[in-house]
Amino acid sequence: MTSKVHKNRRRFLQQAALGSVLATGAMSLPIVSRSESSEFPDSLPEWMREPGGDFSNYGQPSTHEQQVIRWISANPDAPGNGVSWTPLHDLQGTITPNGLHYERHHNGVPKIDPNKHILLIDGLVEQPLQFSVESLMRYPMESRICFIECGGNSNSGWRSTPIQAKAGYAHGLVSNTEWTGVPVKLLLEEAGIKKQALWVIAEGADAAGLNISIPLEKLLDDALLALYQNGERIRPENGYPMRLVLPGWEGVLNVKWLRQLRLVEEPIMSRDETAQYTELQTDGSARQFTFINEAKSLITSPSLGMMLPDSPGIYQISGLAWSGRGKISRVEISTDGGESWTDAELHGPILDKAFTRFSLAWHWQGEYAVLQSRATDETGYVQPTREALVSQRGRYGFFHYNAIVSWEITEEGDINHVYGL
Ligand SMILES: Nc1nc2c(c(=O)[nH]1)N[C@H]1C(S)=C(S)[C@@H](COP(=O)(O)O)O[C@H]1N2
Ligand SMILES: [Mo]
Repeated sequence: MTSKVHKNRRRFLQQAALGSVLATGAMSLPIVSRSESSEFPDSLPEWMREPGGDFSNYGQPSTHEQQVIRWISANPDAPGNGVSWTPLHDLQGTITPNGLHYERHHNGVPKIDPNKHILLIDGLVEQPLQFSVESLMRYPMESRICFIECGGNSNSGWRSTPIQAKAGYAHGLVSNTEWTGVPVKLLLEEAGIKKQALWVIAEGADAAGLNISIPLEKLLDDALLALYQNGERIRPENGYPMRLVLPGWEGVLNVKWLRQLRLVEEPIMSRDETAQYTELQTDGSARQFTFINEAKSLITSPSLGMMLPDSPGIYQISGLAWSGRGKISRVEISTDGGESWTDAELHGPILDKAFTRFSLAWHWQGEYAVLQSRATDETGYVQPTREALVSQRGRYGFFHYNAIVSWEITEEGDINHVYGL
């Protein structure tokens, strides 16, 4: 192992030099193997010999892309309870297509009639108010691109052996969307906030009647009552006709199918802030109200389930970074399991509490390698190694797993999930 590390370190310096050559475009090597002929292999492909197909009322991906799907992991003993994972490894850019947004349901997807759905704001307010969907459509709206991540995302990382799942199917309980809707602040202020109000109990209109306590301060800061998802009305699975969006705060607080906001003095101590989304610490106390998703990153390509066909060859290492505390300021990449690091290019626009795409050209010589990415956000927080996270949080860790992910590249070009070198 040691000799491999040293070999990697030497290679790393060569790669860094090559990386800068690639960035200027003045490259001497072909990026991938390709044909150098001036003739098409087939002068007139079959799809050019007859008129094309029909129009459609609502578009679907190409039939050649049918493997790009969410992976569903449902609980057979509790119908409607489960998750589906965004296939991050199959996507590029930063926006998650609506049909691939991850899902987490506690009791299925309610079939809500938007003409009958009501949002009630009550509790410690001057005047309780009810809003129909139609009335909300007349309020001023704002758009905001941000991620939503389940507090349980990546929690297989706490297991003692690394699971061999594709990147999105282990880390894809996170998606990034342009949400459009009414600032919650506007509606709360219209109802009139009483001085004693410090918390808000949000409740959903699903059979689970999911309810959760949110500090009033967050709702007055940047919370949206979202009605639109990437330009179209929110999908049923993601909260139709309306949901809360709390940028940077863990998934469960982003209540879907929102029906009530009750202003109160103290948190309600509901199931999802006591029995769930809390965790035992090494000192015997429990963490509660861990609202913020800390900085995290993940190499989506190359990643498990892919192969490196050419050796030697140039590969674009690419992935996603995000932080619930603000903007991503830096992503570093290691190809030698964390021995040495080089800065990746961050693709703009770099938005607050949103996915940032990063990439780095890598000239693979066919050696054993361990690829890692490490994110730093604008507060200076650096994504931890798995070792550091596990020693800090202890063996009862279950939520908020944000450690560095390692992909092992074998000399044959196969990719496995490992826990560091
Ligand atoms: N009403 C309601 N809201 C909910 C949930 C739910 O089951 N019911 N699940 C929560 C959890 S745990 C998460 S992670 C997110 C998932 O949102 P999504 O399904 O749109 O990705 O919604 C949250 N809001
Ligand atoms: Mo969640």
